[in-house]
Amino acid sequence: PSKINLKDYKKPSFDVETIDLDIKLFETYAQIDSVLKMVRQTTGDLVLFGEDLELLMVKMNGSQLGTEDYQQQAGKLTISDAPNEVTLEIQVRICPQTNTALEGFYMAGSGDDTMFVTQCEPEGFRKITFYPDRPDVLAIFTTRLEADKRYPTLLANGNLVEAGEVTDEPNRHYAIWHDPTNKPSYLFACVVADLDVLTDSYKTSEGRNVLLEIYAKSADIDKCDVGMQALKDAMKWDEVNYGRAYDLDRYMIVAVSQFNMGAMENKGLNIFNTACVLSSPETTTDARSFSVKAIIAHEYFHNWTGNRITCRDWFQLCLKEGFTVYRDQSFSADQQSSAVQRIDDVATLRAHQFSEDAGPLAHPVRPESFVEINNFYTTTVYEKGAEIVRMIANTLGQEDFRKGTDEYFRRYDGQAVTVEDFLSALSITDNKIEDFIDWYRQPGTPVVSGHQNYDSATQTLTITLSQQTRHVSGFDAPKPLPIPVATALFDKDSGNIIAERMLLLDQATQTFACEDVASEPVVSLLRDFSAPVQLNYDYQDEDLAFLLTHETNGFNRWQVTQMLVNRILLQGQGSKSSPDVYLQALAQTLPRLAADDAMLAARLLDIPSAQELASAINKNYDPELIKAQREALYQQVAEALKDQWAGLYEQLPMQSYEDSADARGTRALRNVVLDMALTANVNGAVEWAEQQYNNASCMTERFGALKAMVNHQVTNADEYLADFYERFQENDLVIDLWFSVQASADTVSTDVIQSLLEHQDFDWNTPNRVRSVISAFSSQPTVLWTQEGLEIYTGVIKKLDDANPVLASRLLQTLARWNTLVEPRRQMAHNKLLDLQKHAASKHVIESLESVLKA
Ligand code: B3K
Ligand code: ZN
Repeated sequence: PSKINLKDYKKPSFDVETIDLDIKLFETYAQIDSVLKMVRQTTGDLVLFGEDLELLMVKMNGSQLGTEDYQQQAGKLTISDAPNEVTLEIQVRICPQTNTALEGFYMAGSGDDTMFVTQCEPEGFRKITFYPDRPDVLAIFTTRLEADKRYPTLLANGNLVEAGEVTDEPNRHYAIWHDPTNKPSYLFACVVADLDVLTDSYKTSEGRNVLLEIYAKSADIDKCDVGMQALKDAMKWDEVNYGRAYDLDRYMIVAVSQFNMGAMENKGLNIFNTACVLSSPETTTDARSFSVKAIIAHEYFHNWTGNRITCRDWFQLCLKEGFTVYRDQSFSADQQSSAVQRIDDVATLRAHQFSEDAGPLAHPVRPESFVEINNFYTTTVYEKGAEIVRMIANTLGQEDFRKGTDEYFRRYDGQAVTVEDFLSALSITDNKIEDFIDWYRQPGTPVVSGHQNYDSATQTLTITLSQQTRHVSGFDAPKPLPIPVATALFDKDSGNIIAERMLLLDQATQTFACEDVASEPVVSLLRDFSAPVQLNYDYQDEDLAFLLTHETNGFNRWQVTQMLVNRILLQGQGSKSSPDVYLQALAQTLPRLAADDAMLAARLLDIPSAQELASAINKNYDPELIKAQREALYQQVAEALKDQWAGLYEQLPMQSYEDSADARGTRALRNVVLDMALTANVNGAVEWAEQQYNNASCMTERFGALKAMVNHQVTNADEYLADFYERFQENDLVIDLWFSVQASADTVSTDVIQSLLEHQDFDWNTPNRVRSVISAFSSQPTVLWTQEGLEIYTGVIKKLDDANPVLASRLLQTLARWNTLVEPRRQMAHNKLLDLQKHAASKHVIESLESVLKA
């Protein structure tokens, strides 16, 4: 497979003004007729992309073309010497019924229960028809859909123009949709299905009345209210915070059970994984429900950041994703405690993005080359991309950031642009912002190290900071980046803040002097995680314990507990801290915090996941050792606070369900306390779990109890698992939970995984179900990195390689850090990957494997 390079970007030779699509769906295939009005922009061939298409006919300006009039090879149809104005008429046949890749136009569901949907981003439109399928070609789409009446729902982007019966075919009907906005083909969507709809409306700040619709199977329509409310909240939020209103008369969301990722922002017609739109208290955990709202907001925000202003090419993916993730994180921070939001975002970043950046898949936020762009929908592009926007926003301050984003929307509305364009608009009040471009170009997580010096004679505190980024092979030697380090000085006696400063570290090493400091303070650095870096500051454990008590910001308190925990757990890696300081600090903090902010209290008891800990280990990583250390520390915490659990659990009684930040905090903390109590063998804890399960008012309570019982292997755990299955067997999303609680259990074995894969409800064609077993199980490194574990895991990749390469390649990326393992695991993993390479078929998997193996 060939590499595509950013530096080779060329403008398209032709623009498309309009495309008229006619999609006729039949029992075993679909026929697509399209009319493209194209106008030459520059010299060069007229190039259309097409994959898995049966070409029936192509006409140019009225005359039919023969095979001698064009070349067709490697997914391209090329017409040389085309005139300056071209009307192309193309007829193709495709087979959505057998499309298991879930890209292009495909059938979801099975038997009597089927529907047809599209997924075009990034390059799925070329599986529907021949087209200049690239994001810098914008056109006006008109879509006619025709199908059997057993599919009453016919949807496409934009406004409904006409609908009716097909002449002489009493069983068939059609609908015509017109989208008045210019858009790239990756934002095209259509749906042919039998769905119910929840409707609502929203009046925009510009006075437009917008019809809002969420389409779902009739059994799921009662789970759409949370999403609908989130949509209205997001619409309002974007008006208030960015001055952006919605621009069409209709906004549709469609829920589909087979989908490769979370959701897709197609213009006016979002398509969502059911897991990311459906929510009800009885079937959805709080965490899931909260992410439903965030994803609805994310896709909505794309209407401006992605759709109206889109990417010039796929290297610029972070332009829309980084900014939109930053926007959805800010939205979510307004819906709960902003500290907890930041904790969750940073924990995800550290566990997944830091580990990506530390391994063989490391790439810049804006990659410079790819074989398969689907492989680059990564946490680096999304989450690190969002961190860069956050650093810029914090550097500018709220007012100037808003001026910059206003300028961005004013200048580039309706265009396909680059990261440089984005930075140039944001820098209208401060041209230093353009220096952030290096963050987009340079892979690797910077490590910031530092120490302080206090001179009592001059009352001066000097903070010395330096930065270092590993040299990732294939890239230029790393340069110093602009790193904003939010800093506060705390007076040791009073515990109060005496100064706050934003230090900008933009050289290899720098010293920052703070004057008029009466006595040596404790310095709190990188507050609110002001930059996506690793911090090594020469703190004493006591300093961290001090900050845990005195930091004013909840995020920073969490951050110091994490530093303490890391010091304890990574002892083998050269650190040597005793848990005492940490345990004492926790014992002091917890009771008060539990009453004030239960959600934050729950997070303070976090012990970093095995993956996050592993991301900091580059050699001889021993999964057993890390697991044993994690468990030992967890046990110590549980025992050190053993006397508190019963009291806390009582303080957090189950109440009738409410979806407020407080109620969610109570439920989260109760689940943590329950697990701690079971860990410490507190008298009666098993009964608490059983009662919580039986009397649960919502899924968070019921599933929290089930999970604790499964993880602690309480005697009746199997009965509760059976009860859970019985209660919810009609609901696929809950059955996903049933699979995942078993597959991710601390005690899981490869036998259990094998039997889950053989269960009657396991389904290879539903990515949610595959992930509920396979991704869940990969969270247990002691089982994953064994002969049998890898056999199963790579077996799944082999199986999916051909059927669904996007999913297969994504699962493979989880194995990237094999090279850090202790022997003999490392060699074993290497052999398994080499074996996989012999079978690899898709360019997705081939590219990922090649990167993973170059470790
Ligand atoms: N833009 C889509 C992701 C498409 C992924 C294609 N493999 C969802 C999102 O980020 O909003
Ligand atoms: Zn997105």
